[in-house]
Amino acid sequence: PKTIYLADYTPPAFLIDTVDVDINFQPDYAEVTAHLAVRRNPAVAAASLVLDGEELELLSVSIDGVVTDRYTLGENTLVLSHVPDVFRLSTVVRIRPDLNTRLSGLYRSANGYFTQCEAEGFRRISWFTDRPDVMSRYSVTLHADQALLPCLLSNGNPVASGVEAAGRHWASWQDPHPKPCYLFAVVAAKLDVLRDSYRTTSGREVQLGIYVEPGRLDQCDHAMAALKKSMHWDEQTYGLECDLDHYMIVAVGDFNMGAMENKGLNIFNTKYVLARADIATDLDFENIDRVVAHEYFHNWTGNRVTCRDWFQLSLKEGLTVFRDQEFGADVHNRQVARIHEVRGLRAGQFPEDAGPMAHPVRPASYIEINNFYTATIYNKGAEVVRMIQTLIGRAAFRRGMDLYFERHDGQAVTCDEFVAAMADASGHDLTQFMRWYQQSGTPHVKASGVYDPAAQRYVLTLAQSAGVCGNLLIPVTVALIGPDGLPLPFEGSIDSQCVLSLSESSQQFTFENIAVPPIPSLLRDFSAPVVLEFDYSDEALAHLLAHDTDPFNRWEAGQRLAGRLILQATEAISAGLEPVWPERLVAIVSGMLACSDETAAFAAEILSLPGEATLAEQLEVVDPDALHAARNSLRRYLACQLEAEFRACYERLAPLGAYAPDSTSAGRRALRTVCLGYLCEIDTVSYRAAALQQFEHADNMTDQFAALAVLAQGSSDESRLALAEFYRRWHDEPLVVDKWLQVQAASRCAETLARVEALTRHPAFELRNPNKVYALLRAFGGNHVRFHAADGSGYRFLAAQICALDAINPQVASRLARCFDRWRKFDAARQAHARAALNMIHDHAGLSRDVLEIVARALG
Ligand code: B3K
Ligand code: ZN
Repeated sequence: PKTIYLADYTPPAFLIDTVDVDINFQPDYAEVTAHLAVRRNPAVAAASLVLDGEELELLSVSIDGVVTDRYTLGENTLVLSHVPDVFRLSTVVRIRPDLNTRLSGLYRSANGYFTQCEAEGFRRISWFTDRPDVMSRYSVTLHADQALLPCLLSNGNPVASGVEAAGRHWASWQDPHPKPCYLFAVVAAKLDVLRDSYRTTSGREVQLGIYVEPGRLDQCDHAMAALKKSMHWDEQTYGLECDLDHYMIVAVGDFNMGAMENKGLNIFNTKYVLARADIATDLDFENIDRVVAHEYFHNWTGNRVTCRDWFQLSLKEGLTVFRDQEFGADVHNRQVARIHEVRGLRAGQFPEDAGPMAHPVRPASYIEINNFYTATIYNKGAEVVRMIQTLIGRAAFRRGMDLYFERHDGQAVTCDEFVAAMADASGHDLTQFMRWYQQSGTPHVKASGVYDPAAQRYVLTLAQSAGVCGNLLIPVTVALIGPDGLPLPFEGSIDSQCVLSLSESSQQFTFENIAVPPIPSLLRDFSAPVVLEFDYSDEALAHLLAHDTDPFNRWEAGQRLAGRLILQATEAISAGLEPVWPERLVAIVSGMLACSDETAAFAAEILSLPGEATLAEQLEVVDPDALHAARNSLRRYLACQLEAEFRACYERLAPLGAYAPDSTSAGRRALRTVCLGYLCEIDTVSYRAAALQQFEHADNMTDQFAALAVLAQGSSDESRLALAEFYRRWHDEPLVVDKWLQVQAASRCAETLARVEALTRHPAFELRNPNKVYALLRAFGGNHVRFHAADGSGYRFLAAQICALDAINPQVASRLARCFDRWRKFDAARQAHARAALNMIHDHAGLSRDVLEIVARALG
C-alpha cells in the first residue's frame, strides 16, 4: 500500500463548482448520476483530471452532454486527459448498497439507506475529486419506493417532491453552502421524526428534526434538548449562530463511529441519540449531550471552515472536542468533566503516544486516513487548543476565534492558520508553540523546589525532556500551598496562581516573600498534556488532597498516592510477597465519604483508583496479574477497614425520588455505586444480596446497570441470576444488549474469555454490527488482566476475530487491532504469544490496508 505524505500536498488541478446528484434506489442496486461543473484551477498546471472511485460500476461518461469513451480506468481512478478548461462532466454508475458491509459510502441498515462519507466515502458513491479542499454547491434528487423508503433526505433545504409510477416517489434537496464532499449525506429510510424549532438571536427560525426507527420517538427528547442547549451555548460563548433553515439528526443502528457532522443532516449512531431513564445511564445521557453538541459545533469548526487536507484533521477535531468539553463543563460539572478528560487521555492517548501508532497532532504521513481518527488527533488536539487558551487567556482566545472566522469562513485551511489567528489576536508569539503539532510522544516535565527560609524565597526549577523538534512551549499553572492549607499569595499571581511558560530545556522561577515552606501545586487543572515528575512525599500528597484549592490537583494528589502504592504492591506481589497498605489512606477515604450531595461526584472520582492500563504505562515490564491483584488488594483493604462507612454512605445516598439525569443526583448515584463496588470486594452473601436488591428494584438503568456491573465481577449465583434476568428483560433493546455484552467482556473473572467466545455465537452478537463488536470484542481487548493472559489465549482469540471481521468491515477491524498496541510492554513469553498473533493477522490472505497499517506498525 501507498504512503501519503503531507509534504507532497499540491492544490487541486480542477475545481468543481456545482454537483447535481440523482440517486435511484432499486431493490438490489442504486443508480447514481452526477453532473459536475468542472473548471481548471488557474493556479495549477495539470493536463488531466483524475477522479477517485471505489467499487463503482461505470455505465457512462459524458462531457458537455456528449457521451465519451476517451477516459482511462485505473485501479480506483478515472482519468480524463485533454479536457476543456470549463466543462460539464456527467457520470452514471451502479452501486450495491445492500452489499456494502464496510459502512462507508452508501449502505443498507435495518430501516433503509444511509451514507458515511468522511473521510473518503464519497468516492464509493460517485466519481469525484475526493479531497476536502474541493468545495461545491450540491443539489440532490432521490427516487425510491414510497412505502418502503418514505423519508428521502439530503443536505440543505427541501425544494420539491412528487410521486412516480409503480408506487415510487422522489424528493429534491439543495444545499446553499459550498462544502467538501465528505460532508455530503443522503438518507432513504422508514423513520419517525420528532420535530421542533429554534430561533437564533438574530431571529432565524431553524426547523429541527430527529429521525429514528419507527416506535422510538419517546427516546428522542434528551437529544433534542441537547441540540437546543448547544445552539444557545454557541451563540452565548462564541457568538456563532446556526446558518441553516433545517437541522436534521438521523439515528442509525449500524455506524462505524459515534456520529457525523454532514451539513444540516447529521447521521448518528443510535447510541448517541436514544435515551430514556429505564434504558440509558447517567453516562449515556451525558455522552449524548456531548456528541450532539460536538456535531453541532462542527457546523462552524469543520464545515464553514474546513480542512485543506486530512493531515489537518485536528484543525476541526481537536478544536471541536475542546468546544464540546467546555460545553459539557458548563452544563454539567466542570471539575468532574476535567477529571474524566484526563482519565481518558491517560488511559488512551498516552499509551497511543508511547506505542507503535504514535503520531503528531498533525501527522506527516499515513497509509489509511481512517486509522488517524485517534485519541491524539481528537484528545491531544483538544489539549493543544486548551493550552493556547491557557497561555493567551480566555478573552484573547475569543478574539482569536472571531479572527479565525473572519479570515477563513468558507475556506479549507491548515492548523497554521488557526494558530496564526490566535497569535495575531493576542499579540503572543506562538512560533515555538507550533511544535506541539509536529512532535509525537508525551513530554515529561521534571520539577523540583528549594525553599530558602532566610531569604523567604521559593525557587522552582522546571525541566522538559528533549523532543525531536526541540523544546516545547508548555504552560504550567502553579500555586503554592501553605502548611495551613491556604494558597500563598505571591507577586504576579491572580487568585494566588500563575501560568509559567516553560520554553527552555530547564528554567528557574523565583517566588519572593514566601514566609513558610510551601508545597507546590503544579500543572493545575492539567494545564498541559505532559507527565509531571515531582518528588512529593506521601505527607505532601495527603496535604494537597485535603487542601488544594484546585479540585483537579486534589484529585491528582489522590491518584498519585494510590498509584504509587499500587505499583509498590505490584512489585511485592511479583516477588511473592504480601502487599502492605498504609493506614493513612483510611482517614482520607473516610473523609471523602462524608461529602455533601454537591461534592458526591467529585468524591466518587477521588475514590476511583487509577486503571490498570494507565498504571501499566509507568512500569518497565508489566506483570498484569500482579498489577491486577495489587489494585484489587487495595480495594479490599479499604473496604474491610471502612466497611461501616461505606455502608452508611450507600444507605444515605439511596434514591430521593423519581430519576432525573441532573448532575447532582447523578453524582449521588455515582458515589453510591462506588460504595457498592467496594462493599462487594468483601464478597459476602449479604453484599451480593444488596447488589441484587438494587438490580431488581432500580427504577432507572444507571442503578440497575451499576448493580449488574458490580455483580458481574464475580461468578456467584447472584451474578448469573442478574445477567440472565437482564437479558430476558432487555433483549429487544439493542443498546441495552450492548451493555450486557460489554459488562461480561470486562469482567475480571477467570472464565471471561470462555464466556466471550461463547457470546460470539449467541444470537445477541453480530459481527457485522460495529456496536456489538465494540461492546464485546473491544471491551475484551481492553480487559487488561484477561486479554493479556499469560498463555496467549486472549491474543489468539482476538487475532482470529480481527481476521474474520476484516473481510466485513476493515475500519472496525482496524480499531480492534489497536488492542495489541502495547504488546511490547509485557514479558518475553507474552510478547512471543502476541507476536505470533500479530504475524497471523499480518499474513492473513486479503488483509485490508487499514489493518495492515496497524499490524505492520505494531510489528515494525
Ligand atoms: N467527523 C466524524 C468522524 C468521521 C470518521 C471517519 N472514519 C465524527 C466527528 O468527529 O464528529
Ligand atoms: Zn468531530
